[in-house]
Amino acid sequence: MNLPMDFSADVAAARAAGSAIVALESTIITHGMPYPQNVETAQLVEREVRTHGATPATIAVMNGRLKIGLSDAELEDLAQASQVAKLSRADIAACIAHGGIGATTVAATMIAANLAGISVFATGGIGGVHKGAETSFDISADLGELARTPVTVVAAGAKAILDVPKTLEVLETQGVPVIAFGQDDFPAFWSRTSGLMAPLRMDSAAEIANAHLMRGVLGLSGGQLVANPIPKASEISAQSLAPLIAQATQEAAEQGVSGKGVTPFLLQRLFELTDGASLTANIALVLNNARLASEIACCLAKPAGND
Ligand code: PSU
Ligand code: MN
Repeated sequence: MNLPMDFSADVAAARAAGSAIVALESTIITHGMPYPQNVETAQLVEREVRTHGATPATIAVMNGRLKIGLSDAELEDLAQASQVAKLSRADIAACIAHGGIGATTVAATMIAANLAGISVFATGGIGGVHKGAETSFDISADLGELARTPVTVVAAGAKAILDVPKTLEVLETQGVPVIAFGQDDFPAFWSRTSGLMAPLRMDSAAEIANAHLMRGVLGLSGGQLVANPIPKASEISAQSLAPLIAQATQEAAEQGVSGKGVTPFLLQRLFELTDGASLTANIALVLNNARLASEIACCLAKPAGND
């Protein structure tokens, strides 16, 4: 059986030239943001990557093909399609096998990026350990993927809809390097700080790229999580969000939302409860992550001489 993978023309050219490529996920488009802001953001993010010297590769499953890089028309189709599956490690193969359409989460995007030889991936927030996980057992497959697939993921930390201390504990147990960029604190998505120290701190893209390469030299499986704080001007205070997160979490429990449905439900409710402010901040931080990821990818694409 062949690998049913298609590269966009841009990504194919970048691969041939050995130039920098940044993977981008698609669940953020289909399950993380409302239409039309989702397509607009996806296009802005791609532009940001190009401006910073790399080629964007937005990843999704369409017509049973693993797409590495989408055309504008494909992006629009995906953003407007109803019934797009949310794909993680557990269901990406089944979706491809039955010719389906699906958006890739952080976990599935890492799998696809690794198959495509792409080492750096930018997103908004990763999945993690949900509040109440001690009874629900809801721990995102993103954490296990970070432990096994060698891709450096740039995110804005973990959302306060998650249990951030437990998320950091699981990452440590799984041997995932968690690197705060330019500060000591682990950022909490909408806020620059979570009140918790990140295990590692790095201040330059080159340092992150070298750490990625060294993991390969040591034969360590798994990737790195780079936690890049949201720009100051776009921050939303943790205090103002806390009651809204509590409300959304309670509603999810009352309505029996579970499994894959939890994260999209909470994101949608927060968008409504903040009158869209959560989305504006989300867009700003994704762009910020796209910039840093592009810089890291450019460091990794440099010809030998890193030793
Ligand atoms: N967190 C966000 N925005 C998102 C997601 C998480 O702030 O769009 C998406 C990502 O695709 C992530 C997925 O990989 O949700 C995690 O879902 P789950 O918690 O079901 O593993
Ligand atoms: Mn989950």
